[in-house]
This record gives sequence, C-alpha cells and structure tokens, in this order.
Amino acid sequence: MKEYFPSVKKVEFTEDKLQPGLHFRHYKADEIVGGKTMKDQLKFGMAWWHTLCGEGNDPFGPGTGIRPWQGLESMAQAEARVYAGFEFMSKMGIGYFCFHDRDIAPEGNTLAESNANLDHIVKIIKQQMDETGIRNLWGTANMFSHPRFMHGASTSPNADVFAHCAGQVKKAMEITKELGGENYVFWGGREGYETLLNTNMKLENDNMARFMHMAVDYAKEIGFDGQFLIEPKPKEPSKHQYDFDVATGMAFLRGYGLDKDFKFNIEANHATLAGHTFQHDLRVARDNDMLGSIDANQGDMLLGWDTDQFPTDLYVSTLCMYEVIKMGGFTKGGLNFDSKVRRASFKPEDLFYAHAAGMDGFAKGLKAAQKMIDDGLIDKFVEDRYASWGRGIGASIAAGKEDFKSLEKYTMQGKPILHESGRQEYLESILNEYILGS
Ligand code: XUL
Ligand code: CO
Repeated sequence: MKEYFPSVKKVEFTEDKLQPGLHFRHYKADEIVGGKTMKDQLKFGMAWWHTLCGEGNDPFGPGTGIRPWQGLESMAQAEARVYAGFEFMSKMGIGYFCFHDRDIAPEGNTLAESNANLDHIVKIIKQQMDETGIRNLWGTANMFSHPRFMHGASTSPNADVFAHCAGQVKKAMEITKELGGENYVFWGGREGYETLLNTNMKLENDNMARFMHMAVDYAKEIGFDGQFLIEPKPKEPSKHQYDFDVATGMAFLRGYGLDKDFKFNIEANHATLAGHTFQHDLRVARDNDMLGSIDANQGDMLLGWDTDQFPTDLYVSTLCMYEVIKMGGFTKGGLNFDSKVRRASFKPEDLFYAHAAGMDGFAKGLKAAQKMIDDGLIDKFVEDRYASWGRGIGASIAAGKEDFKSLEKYTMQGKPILHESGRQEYLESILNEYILGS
C-alpha cells in the first residue's frame, strides 16, 4: 500500500515537554481523566475539507500547500485523499472524521452523477473505516460553494434551488447513515442576506424551517438515529446569517417546533465573530440541554474574519472542556478540528504539527478543567454568590410565593442590602493555577 506521508511516523507522547519535533506533550490517549480515557473524553475529529482539500488559497492568491494527491484527475484525487486521510488519522491517533459531500467526491454535471461519485468513494471510505476502526463524527452537505447557491440554499428565492437542496441533503443523510455518522450538521453559510431591500426574511425563515422538518421526517423514514446539529455563525460568506448564534438558533428552532430534534455544533471562531466568548455560546447551549458537538479552532483577535486557526489557547480549551465536563461529557458529539494550517505552513508535515498542537492544547485544557471541577473551589464560589436564593426571601421568591406587593412590603422594612465582592481577579488567578499546575 502506498504511503502518502512517508516522512512522518506515528505521533507519540513524550515526557520531555521541550523535546523538539513532532510529539504529543500533554495528550496521552489512554490516560484516565475524570473516569474516562483522554481519547474518549476528547473524541477528536479531522475535518476532511481543511486537512485533505484545503491548500491555503486566500482572496489574494492561490494555494501554496504541497500535497501528495496533487496532479491526479478529480476522482483519482478523491480516492487518494481517502487513503491519505486514513493514514493521516491513524498516524495522529485521531478516531473520527467529519465531511461535506463535496469534499469526499467531486460534484458531477447532474445530481445523479454527483451521487454516483459519492457511492464510489463511500465504499472505499467504509472499507478504510473497517480496517482502522476510525469512525464518522458527522456528515453534512456543501450548499454554499456551487454558483447555484448564490442567493442561498433552502432560503433561496428560487424554489428550484430548494428542491435541489432537498435532493442533495437526502443523499448526504443516506451516506452519513451508511458510514455510521453519529451526527448530521446543518451550517447555513448562505442562509442569510446581503440587503433587506431584496429580501423576504419571513418567507426565507419559513422555508428554512420547512426544509428542516423535511430532514427530520426523512431521518425517521430511513431510521437515521444520528443527532441533528445546527452550526451557528453570524456572517461570512453572508453579510447576515440567520443562525447567528446559539440564542438566535434556539429561538428559530423553538418558533418552528424543531427544538426537540436539534442540538448545536458550536464553533469557537463563530462564537467570537458573533461578539461572544466561545464559552458563552457553549454555556447557553448547555443550560438548555442543546450542546451537541464542537468545531474546535480559534480566531485572531486582530482580524475580523473566520481564520480557523488550530486551537492552542489554553484558557479557551480549559473553559471549553469545563462546559463539556459539566454537561456530563460528549455522548454523540466530539471535538472536530475545523482548523486549517496557515498559508505559509505549506509542507505536508505541517498538517501533523498543527493537529498535535491542537490535541495537546485540548489535553491540557481537559486536565485543567477536571482539576477545577474536582477541587470545587470555583463552583463553591459561584454557589455561595447565590446563597441568598436558598434562604429567606430568596427561597420564597424562587418558590413562587411572592409578588410585587409582598416584595414592596418586605423592602419597606428597611433591611440593609449587604453585598459580597465578585472577586474576578482572584478567580482568574486561581484559573491560572489550574492551567499551570495540571
Ligand atoms: C464554515 C464552517 C463549516 C461547517 C460545516 O465556517 O465552519 O465548515 O463546519 O459546513
Ligand atoms: Co465549522
């Protein structure tokens, strides 16, 4: 069997954190953290589109990446990517992958031709999955690249586009089921608008909901038991995307009676584009029992777009894993590296270094978050901060026994209001200790 990355051997853990070269410094697949192996806690996934299809092109120039499948004709290239991808994941010890339909097989001239291309590649993927034990975290349909989606996908003003999308998602769900996908993702990159001057927003949202209902019905019909996930993003490529953030997505799902059928796939760089911290969107989803899966990456504070960088910021990975552990860990979800190497990191080995950096960042984050939870110091601080709700007037309000009149009477007694400090700086210094000490 041809080796696609001969310069790289299986990536292993080293005790020596400063040893140069390609190693894991914190990620030890079998180490138990919080009662489970790191591998099971983190459920890392490789994003087919970035790792196997991206070559570093940007609006100012073409790709720079050197990739072992370059120069082949499109179906041969798609096949080579499968073998190379499974070699890559095996060498990295990554247990899952995520894909768009058009990442794994080229689009044909007709839907039927595209579907035939998919069937051919899916067979090879299945065989590689059987051989390696690597699984599918989620599948999705690319309904944003082809020019037919210029006005949107299920929200296009053109009903023929809606029909095309239905056919495309039908097939994408079928192959995700065939590959044992644990989730199916909807990211609506062009489900939004450029100007309200030409947009019937109400109709577009109604249509998007019609589309989601059809997907739910079809999943039932074919017995697909993966979790449906909405991936919010506020903009890019649209000026305004309807699934702006978790709160907006939740209002949409509830308004159209879809909230029992969907959870969220939350991407770090999308949350920050929406003006939130990553942890904020994770918390909103967790508090509503809708945190499904995660697209792990990070943005750049100085740039206003989705840079999809590999996640190396330990504060972010720690607070992310804090939310994941607090929800009881992943069930169907996982951590998909929706991340790409920088354009100047053009060598094939850079793909390995980048994933290792992300995996180490999350391993460290997992350990720090687990320590933070086991110690209970921060949780206790928060609990104490709200202690007034467990006694006296607070307990009475929470039990529904009070109203405006009774509370006015209570306040008229003139009891002084006593505050405690919020101690943010102290808590931040404690967080530092968990990260440094884990
Ligand atoms: C785009 C993005 C997508 C989704 C899947 O910003 O994150 O790759 O994850 O369509
Ligand atoms: Co994503």
